[in-house]
Amino acid sequence: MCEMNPTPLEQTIFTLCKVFSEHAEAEGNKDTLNKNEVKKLVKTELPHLFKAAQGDPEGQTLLMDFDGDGEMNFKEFMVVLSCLACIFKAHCPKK
Ligand SMILES: [Ca+2]
Ligand SMILES: [Ca+2]
Repeated sequence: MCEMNPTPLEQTIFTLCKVFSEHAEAEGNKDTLNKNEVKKLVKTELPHLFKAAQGDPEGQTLLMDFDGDGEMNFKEFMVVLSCLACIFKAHCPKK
């Protein structure tokens, strides 16, 4: 894995994993994001996209918690990103 030369899309996937882990490891369970970690991640990593999609990031309940454990795991995080990507694609189809 280390010796390959990743494509931009592969690099994007690596970045997603890295960003999630960095924020998830900040507090409590290192594999999931609690509300604080979600807020911080959105504020630092997704300020423009999230604002465009839902308005002021600080005023929103950001935790997308499908399994009801009170935290956001990587799968739940990916669903949020998928939604943001679809919204972005719909509003900015060409660039
Ligand atoms: Ca955590
Ligand atoms: Ca959850």
